[in-house]
Amino acid sequence: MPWKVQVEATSFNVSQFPPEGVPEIAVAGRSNVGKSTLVNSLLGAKLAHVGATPGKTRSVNFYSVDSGGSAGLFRLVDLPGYGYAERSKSERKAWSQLTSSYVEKRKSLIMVCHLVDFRHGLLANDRALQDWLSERGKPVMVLFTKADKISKGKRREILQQYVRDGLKSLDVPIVTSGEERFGIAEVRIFLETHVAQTCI
Ligand SMILES: Nc1nc2c(ncn2[C@@H]2O[C@H](COP(=O)(O)OP(=O)(O)O)[C@@H](O)[C@H]2O)c(=O)[nH]1
Ligand SMILES: [Mg+2]
Repeated sequence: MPWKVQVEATSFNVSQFPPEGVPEIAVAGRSNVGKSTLVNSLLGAKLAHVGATPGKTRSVNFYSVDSGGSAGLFRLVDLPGYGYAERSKSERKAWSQLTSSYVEKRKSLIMVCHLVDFRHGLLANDRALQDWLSERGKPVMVLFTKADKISKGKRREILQQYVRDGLKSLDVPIVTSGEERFGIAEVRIFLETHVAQTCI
């Protein structure tokens, strides 16, 4: 079923979050990893801003999705990226305050999709995010991005290596490309299945 999507809120502080009660799947990852691109690919619409300059998204962006199927209504939530060194200290603090209050307090949050650049695998701050989420008992699913930059024949081996190196993920990570549009349908089905199975 095609999704019916719309922008629900662009929030710079907690008071701008939409009301709870709809299951939410957050998308997190380093700045420039391809969060907005993947969100747009999943939504099938260019609603999220794709930046040439990293570290632009400072708001928490809520997109409502009517899946039309058994998943019903849910939200995709694009979180600001982390790990962009040129950002000022005060900005980084604002990032972590808004993001951590969302992740820690939001009852409707059912899963965090952790986006990781397939060329680099999990870097130190990705590991820190994984530990932080697991300490808070938040289910996480790893989605690899920009896999078009790795030749097709090497992808399986690289994925297996990343899994052997250790990562926290509900299922085998899905290897995607927003550019060449592969892995997108698989992610959609995974999200729908997860929403349909989860009560909030
Ligand atoms: N080759 C390739 N480039 C991508 C892909 N996804 C995003 N990009 C590029 O990476 C940059 C950052 O993307 P964006 O979605 O804004 O990342 P965000 O900061 O994580 O939201 C942009 O220049 C995108 O065009 C992908 O799957 N493949
Ligand atoms: Mg973005």
